Amino acid sequence: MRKPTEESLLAAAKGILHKNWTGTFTKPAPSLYPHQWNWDAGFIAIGYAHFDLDKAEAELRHLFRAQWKNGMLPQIVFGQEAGARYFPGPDFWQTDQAAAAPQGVVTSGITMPPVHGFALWRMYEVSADPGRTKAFLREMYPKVLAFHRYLYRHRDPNDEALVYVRHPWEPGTDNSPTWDRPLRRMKVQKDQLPAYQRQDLQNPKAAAHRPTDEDYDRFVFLVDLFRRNRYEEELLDELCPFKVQDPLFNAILAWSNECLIHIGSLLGENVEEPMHWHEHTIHSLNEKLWNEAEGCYDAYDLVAGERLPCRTNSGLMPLIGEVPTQEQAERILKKLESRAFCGQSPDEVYWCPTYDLRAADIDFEKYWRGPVWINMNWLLYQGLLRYDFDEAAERLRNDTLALLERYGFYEYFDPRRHSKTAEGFGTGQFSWSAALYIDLLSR
Ligand code: 2M8
Repeated sequence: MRKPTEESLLAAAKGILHKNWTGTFTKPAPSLYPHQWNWDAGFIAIGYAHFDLDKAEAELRHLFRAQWKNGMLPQIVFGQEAGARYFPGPDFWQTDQAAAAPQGVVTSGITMPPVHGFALWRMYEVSADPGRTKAFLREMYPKVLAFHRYLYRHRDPNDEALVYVRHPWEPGTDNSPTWDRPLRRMKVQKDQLPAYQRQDLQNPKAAAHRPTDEDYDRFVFLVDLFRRNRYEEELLDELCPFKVQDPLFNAILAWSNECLIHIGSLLGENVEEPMHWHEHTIHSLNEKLWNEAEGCYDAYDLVAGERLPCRTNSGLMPLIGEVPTQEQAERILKKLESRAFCGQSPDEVYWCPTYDLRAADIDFEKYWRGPVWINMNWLLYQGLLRYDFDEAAERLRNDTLALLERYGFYEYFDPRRHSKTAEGFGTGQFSWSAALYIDLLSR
């Protein structure tokens, strides 16, 4: 039996997805994010799979209809909502210049974490009609494979089976402190930037916590570089000043590879290709990104040729793909249970702050620089379960549900449990917070 609060929150969560549904896809939130976002769609489909298979399938179909001819799956698929204001919009991206862009659908020109393999597998696990979902897996399997193929072909210049991101919007953790160093290194001259106007500062609850104008100048500089080079992969690989191997992105890739193996096997396909990827990515994550002194995974800056010590919870995420050995996983658990993510006393914070609590520049309100994000908690929870860290998994699940019960379905949350000023931040009625609540409740 569910508690009454759970019953009403479940109804509210479904209501949010319903409200953000546009008829063809689900917006991440009513106004701040008025189009379809790539990894949001994966998390949202997992939520729908519990009660509305039509929408779960429609969500992913809509996203994959925008897949580029080279397999790239775009970060944003632009919708048609009247009055939708978002920067950068289609006029700025100008992806119609790209030979690989799809026809009849307008998208941005970068990608996002490959969550679709595990989203599909989770859909299958919870589906009330596995026969129907199996048919859907058959439809999607080649498309997800094509996306992974794009990543290995165009984002892995050293054949390490570790793919790089070329814009801080690609890993999804846009404003993470891990990007500060490579971003600051980029020389950007304001007078050479195209004119632009941010739209994200109009939401009063989000404005103060969003990335700075200096960061946006760099975000825009990169997009401008991509569009001037017509999104030609070889040129971007050569010219892009931001190329980072992110442990979160690669952990998601590893887990989705594994799920592609499950899906392919279920469908009777030859799964040699995803098996090969799977083995190599796990190997390289451990060889190149594991930080033995810290007990977590780092990022790597391919342009500067240096490790970027990762003090965010992205460094714990390879748990999701069963990348670490048992011994390494225990070090990760220790890190999670240390002051880095717990603070001074066991009940000081809700798990899991996105950034090391001891970092001098932690900010409990700033977007991706400290607050709790529900998708990161959901991922970490799966990772802890994989190693039978049941107690920690249970705490993480309880904290996640408690935050949503206390504040509602916000985009991110101040982790401090006893602070009087703590609240939910960013936009309210945030789709993946609602969708993943539905999934977490079902466990
Ligand atoms: C945020 O990112 C967009 C750019 O992609 C933005 O700040 O405008 C991030 O939190 C990202 O992870 C998320 O997918 C997106 C939509 O929810 O918003």
